[in-house]
Amino acid sequence: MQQLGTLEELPLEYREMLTSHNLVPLWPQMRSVLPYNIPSRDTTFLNWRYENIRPLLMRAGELTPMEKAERRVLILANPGHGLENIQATPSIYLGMQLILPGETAPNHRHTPNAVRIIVEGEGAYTTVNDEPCKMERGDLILTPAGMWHEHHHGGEGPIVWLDILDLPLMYRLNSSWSIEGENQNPSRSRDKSYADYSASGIVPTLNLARGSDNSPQLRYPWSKTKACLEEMAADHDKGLLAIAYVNPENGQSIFPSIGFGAIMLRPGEKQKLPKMTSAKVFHVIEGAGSIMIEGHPTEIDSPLNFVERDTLSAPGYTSITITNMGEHKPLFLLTADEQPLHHYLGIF
Ligand code: GTQ
Repeated sequence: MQQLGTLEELPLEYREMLTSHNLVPLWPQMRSVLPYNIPSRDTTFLNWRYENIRPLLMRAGELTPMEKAERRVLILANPGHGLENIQATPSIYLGMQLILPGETAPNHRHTPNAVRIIVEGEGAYTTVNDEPCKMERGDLILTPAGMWHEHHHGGEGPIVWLDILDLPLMYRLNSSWSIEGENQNPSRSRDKSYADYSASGIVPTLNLARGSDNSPQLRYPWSKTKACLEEMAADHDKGLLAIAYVNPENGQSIFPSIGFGAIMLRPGEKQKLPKMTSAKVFHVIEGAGSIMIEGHPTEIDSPLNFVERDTLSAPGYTSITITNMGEHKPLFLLTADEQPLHHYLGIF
């Protein structure tokens, strides 16, 4: 590899002249912005254990009332990207949100796309453009870019969910902003979009003039996903059991930025995931296991163990192997990654 010139080799007076004209020489940083053979990957391979998050989140419930928080969230920040940059991966933001009984997180809408994965508790719902979406363990609730949303908890005990947003991407595009609104007053108790798309392969033809690539279905219940994976398992003795969450109108990813999926591992099973260019996030819905990555310079040799409700991140351009430690129980994981964006950019 050709050794390139450094900044220090250039005369100080020349460097100062460049700076004063807002110019920067490329060659001193050529190898860091265009590394040979493999990109640099900042995403640290790590597990945000729920047993560590939960007590701190509950304390936030005591320390900060809803009026002082608007959204009572602890951000799962990846140290590889710098904690202050609120990135779990280059374009994925993760936050653990707490709502206490009787509280409402007020209505607003914003440019980032968001998905909630319910972690703990029941009796809450998110109202999305006047549509109340019930929140049950493992459900995916979508609040696509620009749609009004507020969260209300009418049940008992705390409710906690994982927020997954393309906020880092929107922020760096200088396109992240929000608007406050009066709280919504839904007239129905059913979520219509789920009812409309409750049968796979069948879509409503009521009124479908849409200007967005985002999915019109706003709630994807875990019970359906789990049943689907179990049906697949009954027919396939081996191979990776995995599904993707898609827009039922076009079969594409539910958001253009972040792709969502679910994986099932049979009892005791070990599976290598298909290699991807994008970083990946995992949230454990049921079961316990371990995860290992290969192909990263700061590779952690020992696998990370995880249990139910843990959330993990892994860098892209790695080979990921997951083991189900349950000898009798299947393991279920939800996944999020930047695969749709990589496809769009032609780099997948
Ligand atoms: O619930 O609307 O974690 O607007 C970050 C920003 C949650 C939300 C977050 C948000 C929300």
